[in-house]
Amino acid sequence: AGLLDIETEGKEKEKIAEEVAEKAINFFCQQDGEISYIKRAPEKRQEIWRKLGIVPRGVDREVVEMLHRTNMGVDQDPENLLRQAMRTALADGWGGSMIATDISDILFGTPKALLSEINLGVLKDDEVNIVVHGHEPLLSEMIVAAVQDKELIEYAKSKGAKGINLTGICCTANEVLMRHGITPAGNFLHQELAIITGSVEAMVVDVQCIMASLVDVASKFHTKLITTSRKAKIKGATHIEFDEHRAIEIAKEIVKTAIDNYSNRGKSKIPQASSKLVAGFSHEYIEYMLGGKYRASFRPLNDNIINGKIQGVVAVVGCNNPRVTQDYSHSHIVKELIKNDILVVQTGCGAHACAKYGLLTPEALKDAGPGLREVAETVGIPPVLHLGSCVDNSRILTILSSVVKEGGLGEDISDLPVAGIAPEWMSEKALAIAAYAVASGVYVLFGVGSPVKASEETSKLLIEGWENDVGGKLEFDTEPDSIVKKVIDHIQKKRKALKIDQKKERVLYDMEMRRDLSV
Ligand code: XCC
Repeated sequence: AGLLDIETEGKEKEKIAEEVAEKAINFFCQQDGEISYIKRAPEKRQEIWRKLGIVPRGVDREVVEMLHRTNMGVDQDPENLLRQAMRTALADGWGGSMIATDISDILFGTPKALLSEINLGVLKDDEVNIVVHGHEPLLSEMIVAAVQDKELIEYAKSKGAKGINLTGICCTANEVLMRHGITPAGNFLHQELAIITGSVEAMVVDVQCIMASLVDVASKFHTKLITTSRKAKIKGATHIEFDEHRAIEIAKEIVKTAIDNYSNRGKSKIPQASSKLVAGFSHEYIEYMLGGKYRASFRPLNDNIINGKIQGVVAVVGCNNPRVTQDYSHSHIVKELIKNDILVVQTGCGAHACAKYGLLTPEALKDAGPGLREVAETVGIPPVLHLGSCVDNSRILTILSSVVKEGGLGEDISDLPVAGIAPEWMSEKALAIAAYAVASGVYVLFGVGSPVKASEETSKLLIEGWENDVGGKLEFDTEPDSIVKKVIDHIQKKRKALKIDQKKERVLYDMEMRRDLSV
């Protein structure tokens, strides 16, 4: 609640919840003015947005206006249209996503570092396997509670299973991983694969990134595909609608449905593949790791960027895409970055991709550059930090603002030696995330291919036009090695502009030199 500028002391919990809810409603419904969270951005950034007229008024307002402008015969100037695209995207990053992360943290707890395991090998041969998949943490949090219910565990045993095993796919997996260490079965391209192991009693889905093919795939096995959102039904699936007023009751009903399906399991084959990972890096926890309980701050990060041990920070985020080899670009790019002393932060399916390769563990530091290794070993963090689900990209915005505020690295996000990459992007949402990162001053590179490559003018606007306007740019590049090179060059360019590109010789001061200093 502190994050929402609400005085918590002495107030009833219910009252706080009411105030938070009211603030969230305003965020979405406000028609004029500015959404309040933009005040979290550096002053200079806010001024750029005001000058361009792209400060979001309210989330719904910007989305509705965008839909109107793209209707036939309305906004026909690509530059003007792309500015509204930035405004709408800012309403996502500094609005909807940011408040969603805050409220999830308030309701379910701010993530802290924890150890878990990932890949299809986390499915169990002798237990009832339930896979939660999608994006919303509400129902999945309740399912986490339901699978620990003694009566339901006994019920599973009565059906011949040794227990109930909860796993996840995509960002619902990330939500329950970050807060409870629930083991993810994998990312976007693992959703069908989990079912064809023949070991999944129920796949419980809510919204976004649910493949339309799941009903067909599940029909070849015993798996029950359960849809839970009023907004997202799939023909042929079992629909058990989530109602937050009966949250635990519904979660228990879903778990019971899965248990009842255990006896229908036929032959199953679970690949013996899994890797350890460390997750749970909220920005609050990173600050705590850097400075301890009493001096929590980003100062040590800034200092080590300034002294060059860490050259920069890059977010490698986003989806899998069936057009490219699953996880290859993510893992290849991340390995190259950490080798070059670049700290990597991840969210979404990108984090799963690299976790499968063991990159989210302190052991991966053996392949990191000497500077990054020294700092990460001292602090006790892996070279790649898992920040959460796609909605938690807002945590990256908060970190960037905090780093600017901490001082020594310029006055705006666009001054920082940072970049964003989505090497295997697929969802439209990834483009919205790219647009708010660019509007915040970040150089963003996307793999796979450009949806606007047919228009030279639009492609140019995303690079040169946006760079002129906001200092960030969006580029598409299908070659992972070329992406790495461009990002490293960009980081060096920013370091040079900050005059931190030259390694300073370490001078040991003798008494005379110290005396001179004090004159
Ligand atoms: Fe993964 Fe978030 Fe992409 Fe979907 S969009 S494929 S990162 S689950 Ni969020």
